[in-house]
Amino acid sequence: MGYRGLIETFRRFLPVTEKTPVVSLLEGNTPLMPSGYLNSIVGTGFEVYFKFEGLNPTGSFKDRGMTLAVSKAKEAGAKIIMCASTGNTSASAAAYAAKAGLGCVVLIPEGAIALGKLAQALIHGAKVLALQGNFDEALSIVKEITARYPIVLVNSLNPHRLEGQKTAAFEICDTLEGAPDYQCIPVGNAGNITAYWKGYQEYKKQGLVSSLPKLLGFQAAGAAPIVNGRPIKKPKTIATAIRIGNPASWKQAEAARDESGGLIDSVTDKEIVDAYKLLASKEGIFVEPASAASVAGLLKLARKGYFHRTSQITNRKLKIVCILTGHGLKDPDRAIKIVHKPKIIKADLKAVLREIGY
Ligand code: AN7
Repeated sequence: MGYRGLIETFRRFLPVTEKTPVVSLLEGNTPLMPSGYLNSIVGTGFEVYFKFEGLNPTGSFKDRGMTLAVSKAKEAGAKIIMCASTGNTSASAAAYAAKAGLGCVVLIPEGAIALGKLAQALIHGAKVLALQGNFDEALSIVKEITARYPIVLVNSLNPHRLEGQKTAAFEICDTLEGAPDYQCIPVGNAGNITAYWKGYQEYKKQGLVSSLPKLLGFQAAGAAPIVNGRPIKKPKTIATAIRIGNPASWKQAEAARDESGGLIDSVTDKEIVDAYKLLASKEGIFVEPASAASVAGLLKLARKGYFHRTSQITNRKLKIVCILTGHGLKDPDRAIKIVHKPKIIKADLKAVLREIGY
């Protein structure tokens, strides 16, 4: 069968033809991991799963959208792609541009993106400009430039991004042999929640699943425009990936929330860090802080009895999928900040034994 990226796997659901030059790093097909510890907290009537999108080639879910956006840009004869980014989009765009032989320009908020993501964008050869401003300002400049010059926008306003990202919903349904009952997901620019909803709906229309999940989106409390009902001028959170005050897909995210019967709520930085530590120490999964927002949200709702309240009584376990959007190695500084530093001791057998209690 050979190696296949998601365009090959889901070709019939995507806007590609034989003429489309497929630019792929073999993204997608990420594992859906059953939870151990978290499951015991949520309760016996539920099965909790993690869709670990941090295992995509550049370490985040952005690769799903980028394979299609870059393939279509190449098909259209583009020479340069451009995006604004809190980090992961720029890393992914830079990698796929490198593979495609295209130029790549990224605007990032100065001092506000995680170290790993910056390293990626730079090593893949993108032109990286650090803006003295936030993500929302960067995006508005990118929109203006790409509207006027022959440069292709690869933020999630590019519809091919969301087409590619919807394939994660297909994979979840294929693995579970049906749609989950609930899906927890972090919300930043709100493209991903929009893409998942599109994916689930398409699978239902095709008769491949018989039900749809409730979508439960989570913003960081200091960057929660959808929850608060107004744009946030100066969004603040340690989860830099979702430090976004005026999401591009705001309306579509609200539609996904309402049509699915779900909700969009906020989680505090403390709740995010607690979930981040819990995933690493109890599940063995290292994610970046923004990704832990989905688990922080799950824990918040579980505490409030949300799942028992909203679930129909059934004779089967209800399935909850948490989307883990990016790898923990993206943001090593955050991990180092919240752990105990290693103790420095002599290179001596006895000294080591003493430290480990013998
Ligand atoms: C790890 O890279 O917006 O709601 O510019 O990197 O679809 O924006 C990243 C977003 C969640 C939010 N988790 O997804 C960017 C960028 C991680 C992310 C989100 C992002 P959207």
